[in-house]
Amino acid sequence: MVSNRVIDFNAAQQAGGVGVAIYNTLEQHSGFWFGWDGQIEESGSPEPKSITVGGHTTVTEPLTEPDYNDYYLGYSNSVLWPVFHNRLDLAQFEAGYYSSYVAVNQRFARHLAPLLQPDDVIWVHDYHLVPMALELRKLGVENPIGFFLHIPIGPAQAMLAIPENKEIARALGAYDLIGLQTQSDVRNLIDFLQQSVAGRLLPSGRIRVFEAELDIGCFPVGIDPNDFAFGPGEAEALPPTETGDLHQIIGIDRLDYTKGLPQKFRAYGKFLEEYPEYRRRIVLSQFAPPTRESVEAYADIKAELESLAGSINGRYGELDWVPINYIHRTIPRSELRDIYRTSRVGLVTPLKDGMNLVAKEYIASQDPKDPGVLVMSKFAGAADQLPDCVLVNPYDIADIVQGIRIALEMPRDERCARHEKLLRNVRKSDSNAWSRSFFSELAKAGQRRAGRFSKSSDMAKALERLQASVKKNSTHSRAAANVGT
Ligand code: GDG
Repeated sequence: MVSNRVIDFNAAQQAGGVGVAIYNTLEQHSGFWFGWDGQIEESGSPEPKSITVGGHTTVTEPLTEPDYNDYYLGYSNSVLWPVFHNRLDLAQFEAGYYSSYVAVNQRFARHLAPLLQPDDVIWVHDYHLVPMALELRKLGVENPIGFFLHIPIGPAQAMLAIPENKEIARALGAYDLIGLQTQSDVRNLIDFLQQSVAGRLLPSGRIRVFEAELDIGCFPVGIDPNDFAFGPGEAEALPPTETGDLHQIIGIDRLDYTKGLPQKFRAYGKFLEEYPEYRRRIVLSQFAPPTRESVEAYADIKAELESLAGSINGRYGELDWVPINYIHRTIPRSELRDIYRTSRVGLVTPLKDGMNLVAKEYIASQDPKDPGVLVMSKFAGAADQLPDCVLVNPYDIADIVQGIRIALEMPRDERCARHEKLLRNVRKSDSNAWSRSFFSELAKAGQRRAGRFSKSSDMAKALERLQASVKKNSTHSRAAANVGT
């Protein structure tokens, strides 16, 4: 597994969907996790270090301060993140960002290549690392390499505005398999490759980019619902957080401009204005842990939210009732389940989101006999899989207002019926199904690409073993054997 940021298995878990998804996969498969340790050094040449904790091996290295500014905050989060979310207005195309982006990918590839065994299958995650496969191939790495994009792909017109769009498209062509969250992302990627580098869709369904051929597929990311389900007697032990008629509406989102937080706050304020009978009977608790605070657009959204929460609380609050609890901190993961369970409404309103794991976690935490209601943006990737929630258009404040009302007024029978269907979908498409289907397709894609490997080669044997292990859903851990700790 290769991703920009590696979770510290020793520390309380950080907020963020990519880390959660990879962590769950490594619980099920053997392997090690390579990437940035979250530390920043003033300068120097970072070296990787390997740590094994409880059977999990991570190989991580710091970023230098210039890397952090130009590769991470710059190209990754001020160019690719906004453009992929179709927010060209927030993109900052600055000289120097792209060369740093490629240089960090080159360094990661240089440090990863010597750790690889002939039978390793490499799974690269997310937009920070698009050039990884190309850089590994330049170093002679022949292993199958897959890429999963956790965020959406913008329409081709937005993607073509990236000055280096041809380089990005060519780099994507170096993978054997690219996985995306939804069918609409698949269409956008194909469209982009066709328009940027004259990619050709082949009768086999594969796509040719220059001399390379790759597979593109839809693999909606899931959670491990068992992390959130309540065992017998556990729920009864929960402290009562809802007293009498006071219902909690919960929001948990990284403080990001894609998550539609100002729209959520405005809609909640409007709801209190239009339905005064709900004042003192509901509270919106919004957890919004900080991320990427040095990017200007993130500082702007923080200030906007503080002002909105302040004005709603100032306008409607009473001595004994605060309408919005706004908490700008990361909470321990162990507390999430109880918070979801004690909330009558889950309110998720991204303007655009690859998937949205919070929505799935909310569903998995509910009491099936008296479940809460999920109100979710139709622009979250999860909307494709969860049509039985209350879907809203986050750009239309009146629509969110009605979503909140419908959720609060929904009779128990309907809540139960909807929840049953939603939970079935969350369970069917869990984190295990996600990684299994990706690995299985990657093994097939690797086999097609590796027509040149003889049947007896390490690679051919490794791919056969991978297929078999995916079928068996192997849980054994290879731990440190690969990385020479
Ligand atoms: C990206 C894509 C895609 C949140 N606050 C806290 C906390 N979290 C956890 C949640 C959840 C995860 O972080 C957030 O996942 P999301 O999917 O909602 O969003 P992103 O971070 O933007 O993730 C997204 C995802 O990748 C996976 O592919 O779904 O579309 O943008 O697990 O519970 N965890 C803790 N404290 C918090 O305060 N411990």
